[in-house]
Amino acid sequence: RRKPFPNDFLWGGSTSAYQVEGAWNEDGKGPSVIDMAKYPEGTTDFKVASDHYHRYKEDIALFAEMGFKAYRFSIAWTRIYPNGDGEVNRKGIEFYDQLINEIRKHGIEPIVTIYHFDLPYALQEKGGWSNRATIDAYENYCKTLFEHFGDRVKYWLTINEQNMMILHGEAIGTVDPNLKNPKKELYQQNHHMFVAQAKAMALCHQMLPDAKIGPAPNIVTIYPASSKPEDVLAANNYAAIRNWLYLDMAVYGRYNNIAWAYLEEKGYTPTILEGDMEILQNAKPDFIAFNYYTSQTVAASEGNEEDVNQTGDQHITVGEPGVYKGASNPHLKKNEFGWEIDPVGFRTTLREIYDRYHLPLIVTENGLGAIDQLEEGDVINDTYRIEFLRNHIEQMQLAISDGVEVFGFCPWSAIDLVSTHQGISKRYGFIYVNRDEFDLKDLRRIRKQSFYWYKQVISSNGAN
Ligand code: BGP
Repeated sequence: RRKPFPNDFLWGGSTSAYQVEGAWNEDGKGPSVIDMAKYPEGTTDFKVASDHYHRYKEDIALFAEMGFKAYRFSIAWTRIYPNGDGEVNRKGIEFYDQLINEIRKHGIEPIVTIYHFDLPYALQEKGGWSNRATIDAYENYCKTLFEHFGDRVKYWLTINEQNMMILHGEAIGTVDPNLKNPKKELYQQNHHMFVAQAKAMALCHQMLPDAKIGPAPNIVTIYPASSKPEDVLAANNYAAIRNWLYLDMAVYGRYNNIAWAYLEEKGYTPTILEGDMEILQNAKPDFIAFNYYTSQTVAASEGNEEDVNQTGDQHITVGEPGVYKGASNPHLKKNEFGWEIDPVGFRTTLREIYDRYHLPLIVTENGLGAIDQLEEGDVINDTYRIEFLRNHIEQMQLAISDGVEVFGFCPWSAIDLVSTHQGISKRYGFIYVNRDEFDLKDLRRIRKQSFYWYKQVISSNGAN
């Protein structure tokens, strides 16, 4: 028996500032770690992206046409505070004022990610998340956002995919990979982000009693590569290190014991100052937001160094000698970028999270990156994307029928944008942005086949 989606279900879409806005140095915006990072050869930078900064009105109108009930986007810290802290940039506040007003004008609920990978470069130069001063800068930035936008924004997300930033620190550019022990440093940064997140949650509740705030990690179900007990143990380890470390801290304010034992064994334990645990325990989220693209399969590792270079979820290598190593799942098909497609794993993930925490869930990312073909007459026949989303929505409905409380679905991405590692040729949107990797063309917006399909999903509250 299938339960229907709740009447007020938040169907929507997602983006992040650096991937969609462009205008990277306009109106007083400071540089972020993303602006200063090296891009993989053959892919564009984020300077113009989808030019949403200048075209947001047109974009929001298209989201409204699709029937969006919610739109999840991030605020660029460096537009509000070009140096991370210090002077507020009025133009930055003005931009998000207008953006939020535009969203609300169309009756869409704004869901704001406070920080999505784009740490101000000025803070990075002073040590970034390794420096406890970044916690204060983040808290101050949150205070400014709550003050200015709290009257119109009810849903807040603290930090996007903190777990991916820690597991793949080199990729995001917040840690120097040449450090003697980058992992130890990353787990110190992790601890500081936990404290920053807890402060944001407490401050939000204090300043905005009607608002809701939660974490937004990337959570996926972890399969053992076989029923061999050592493989099952490895999957259990990896789930603790990859998933539960983050959510146990956000919800209960404590380090997951399996993850902590791993940190101790590897010599990665962070320094915890007096008062930190109290801050962590005193803050609670109102919901859990999470991103899901693919599942992950792991096997036991005998301790070989090459065990780190194994198949990874989201195509990033996964493995730690002696603890676990990534494995591919023979039961799953891969997308054209090598990511395994696993809608049933989505249902399992929703069940696992809800069973552990009993908090309402919202999916803040899910989608298919693909190379779309623009055909004659402005047609993009992205049936593969429709199939991907249809299968995931179906499994989400089954999870709701299992008793899981899900209140929204914001797939990645509302509109085409620049992928974190793979340029703009890897597209996720319902709306095509007419540009190539290095040729900006006219940047015009074109509705894809999936646009019309999703519109009908929303208007029928989930029939597809
Ligand atoms: C998530 C990030 C997004 C987005 C997405 C797709 O991890 O939160 O910012 O980039 O993954 O990944 P990619 O762009 O690498 O295909």
